[in-house]
Amino acid sequence: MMRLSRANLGGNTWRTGIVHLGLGAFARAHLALYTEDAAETDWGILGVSLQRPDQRDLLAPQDCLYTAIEKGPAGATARIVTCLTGLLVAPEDPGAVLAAMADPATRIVTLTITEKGYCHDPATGDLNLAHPTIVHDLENPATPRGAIGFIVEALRLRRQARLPPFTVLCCDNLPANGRIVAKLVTAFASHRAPSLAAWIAEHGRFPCSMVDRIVPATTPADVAEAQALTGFADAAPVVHEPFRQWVIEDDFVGGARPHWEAGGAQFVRDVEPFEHMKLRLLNGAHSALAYLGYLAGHETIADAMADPVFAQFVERLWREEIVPVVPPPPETDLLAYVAALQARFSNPAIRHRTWQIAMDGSQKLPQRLLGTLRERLSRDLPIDALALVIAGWARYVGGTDENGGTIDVRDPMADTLAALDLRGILDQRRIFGDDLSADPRVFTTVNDAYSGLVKAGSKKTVARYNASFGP
Ligand code: CS2
Repeated sequence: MMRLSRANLGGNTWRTGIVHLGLGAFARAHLALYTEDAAETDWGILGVSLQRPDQRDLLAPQDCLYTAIEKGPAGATARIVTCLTGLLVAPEDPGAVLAAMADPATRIVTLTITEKGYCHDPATGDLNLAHPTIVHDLENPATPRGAIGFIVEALRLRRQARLPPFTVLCCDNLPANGRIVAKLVTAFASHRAPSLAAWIAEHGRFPCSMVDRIVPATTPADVAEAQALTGFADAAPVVHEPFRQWVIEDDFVGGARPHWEAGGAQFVRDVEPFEHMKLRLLNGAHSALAYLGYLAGHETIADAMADPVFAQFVERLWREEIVPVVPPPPETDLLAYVAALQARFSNPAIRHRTWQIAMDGSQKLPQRLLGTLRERLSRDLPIDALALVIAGWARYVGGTDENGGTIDVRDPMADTLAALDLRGILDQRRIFGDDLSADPRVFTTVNDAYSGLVKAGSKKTVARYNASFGP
């Protein structure tokens, strides 16, 4: 068995051009592979973990090399990824992170910090000034904890050094993600110095992007498989499906960016239709299978898809309630997109846990399901499938499963939600906004579904919904 090291492997020497905040499995299986394929060695990625040292502890001893295992129904293939130039753990040395971000060679800062990392109000996209991370970072600007605080302080340092700003490229599943980050960064900066906010507004660039690849958490079995596939021992491989997609607004500071199109990325003028399609069809259905599937005892998305009741439900959710209100992006056939999703979700080699996807629902529901819900309500169309999913989420965050066992609910609002009844949950304006909280059609329909879930359980309630369409 060989150790994974640059000396053993040879190959390219990369220099940092990108600082990535929130380096996790997704970015290592998506951004890093597009960057590797572009093969421009002055665009190497310096990873930053904002919280825990785990990734650094695993990757540093192997020179930040790792295996990407692609798993399709037909089998697995592996490649070694070389484009990571290092890994910093922000809480250990925030100054080192700021220095890297302010370095003239850094021209892009990419982000995968998950929905809750933005410290915003998910219903409106506004900065949450009461969020402890924001409060801390405004009080201690030179030693920030959160991504927004790091970005603003690093931009201030660049302005002071008369450098251009870096481009901020958000790779999280938020709608109009670049515009949300621009708004949060300028709002935060305006609380530090109005002139800094004005400089950012004038010179900063925050392209929107739609990212897509299914990347489940790495398991011990994957570690063994990486070694079997490559002959190298790797403590931190990533596993991903064959499919990948990246649609990016071509708006970078000074036009400086890697040629990610070499790996198939699409640069377009308007990302929004791609984002809507992906968030509402893929992520919306993922969350549906996560809550209702978890309650019915399904461990993974593929397990839920193998259960005809859930496969049929998700098909109906797509065809009846989502597709009719999602405008297709240019040259895209939404029914073909749905058929591809069915195959991707059913990929038996990807064990993507429903519990993992169920996390942080309070931050995910608005862009995944509630936009579609609003659209249907505005056209007076039925909302039964969407309501059943929302009821499934409400049942899930109650914290007790169908056998009376405890659900390990991970959500920044978990304590609040667990203490509320359905009316109280739907009154959470941070999630539902004033309009949906006040709409009697939402409460009535979700409440019906919720009673069904409580009385008959998820599988029976979902089957009953399916049957309401006839055979
Ligand atoms: C998933 C996403 O964990 C989740 O909430 O829905 O991570 C999903 O797998 C990706 O967005 C696919 O691109």
